[in-house]
Amino acid sequence: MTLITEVRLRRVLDSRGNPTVEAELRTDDGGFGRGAAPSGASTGDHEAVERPAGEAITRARELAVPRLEGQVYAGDQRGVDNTLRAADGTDDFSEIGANSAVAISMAAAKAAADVLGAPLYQHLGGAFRGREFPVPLGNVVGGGEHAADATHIQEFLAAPVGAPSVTDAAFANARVHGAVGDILEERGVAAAKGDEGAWAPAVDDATALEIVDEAVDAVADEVGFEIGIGLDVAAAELFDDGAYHYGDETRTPDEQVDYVAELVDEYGLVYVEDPLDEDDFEGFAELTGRIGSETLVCGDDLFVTDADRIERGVEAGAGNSVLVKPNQIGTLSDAFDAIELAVASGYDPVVSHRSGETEDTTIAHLAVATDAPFIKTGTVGGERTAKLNELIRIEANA
Ligand code: 2PG
Ligand code: MG
Repeated sequence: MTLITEVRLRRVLDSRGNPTVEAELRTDDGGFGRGAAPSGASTGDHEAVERPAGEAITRARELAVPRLEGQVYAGDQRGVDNTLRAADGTDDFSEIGANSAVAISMAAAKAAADVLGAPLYQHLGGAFRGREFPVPLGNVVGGGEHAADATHIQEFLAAPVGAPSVTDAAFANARVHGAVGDILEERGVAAAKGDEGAWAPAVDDATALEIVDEAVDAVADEVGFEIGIGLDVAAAELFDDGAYHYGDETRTPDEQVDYVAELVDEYGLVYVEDPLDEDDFEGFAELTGRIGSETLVCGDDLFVTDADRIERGVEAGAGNSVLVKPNQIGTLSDAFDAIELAVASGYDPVVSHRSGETEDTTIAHLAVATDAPFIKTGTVGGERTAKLNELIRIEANA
């Protein structure tokens, strides 16, 4: 049952129009699964390695596919993922590419769920999980590496923490996105959209926060539940030569801690991701000491979904939340383990999309399967709504 009989790999388009790896996997009992790798723009230095799609496919066909076909069961997710690691032979998937690895890993999970006739989240979570739904964090304004000539802070997120359901939350985020568009228009600020569908106006970070605050307040009044604000500073992208560079303005690491703490105070931020450089465990710890009781301090480039780095962070008291991106570590098993470790350590996991995405909905199922409290997956745009609509469907059918 679920013996893998065929793994096919091909290049497909991601949301930026770049080639990415898609895997299709079949089993001896008629199971079929398809997975496609996302791709980051503000990638962490310590992430698993994404190879150009064509190269990743060639290497995976040579090294991994022969070890899977006829030998491993799709229902044995750890068996699949261990085989991918053994076939690759490196610590960071630099041989077959984390993009090939994660596409195959997700395709296997879906093929196994297909054989069971169960939704993916039920297969991944087993009988006792999948009762809680994550709060979707929705990027409504953004800049950084995701849009030229926009804000320095990468993401301004709506965080509908008071929403009674994931469906209400997803629609509230879309309304905040719409309200931001209206405010920009009223102010006469032209704005295109960045890679994740967020507005990308040429305004400074303070103005962006003010606009998002206004939009969030208006929508919270309409919908009647609390909507907070979050940020992904993506500070590693601003950090150079020992300081944080916001255009002409520069902040020392100490000033950066003060700055973020002040923003949390002023706007009651409920979530701050990557407020400091990706190797600054001490800075994260200091900031967490100051604001960690009132807000989530999440490590993305800091932890890169890697158990060793999460353990190091826990020991240091760095952050209180872990961003989880399966392609950052290369397999679903590793992503699952990162979530388990985060929860066991008292850290909130936040399952996340990448700036380059496809229609793949695996992260929606992973978040539900693990009872993750949050998911970050954008607000509008087909590759973003693919995940949100999947959450809405799961909620409707649960
Ligand atoms: C991030 C992500 C997703 P990227 O920094 O959290 O929003 O961006 O995929 O470019 O790393
Ligand atoms: Mg991030």
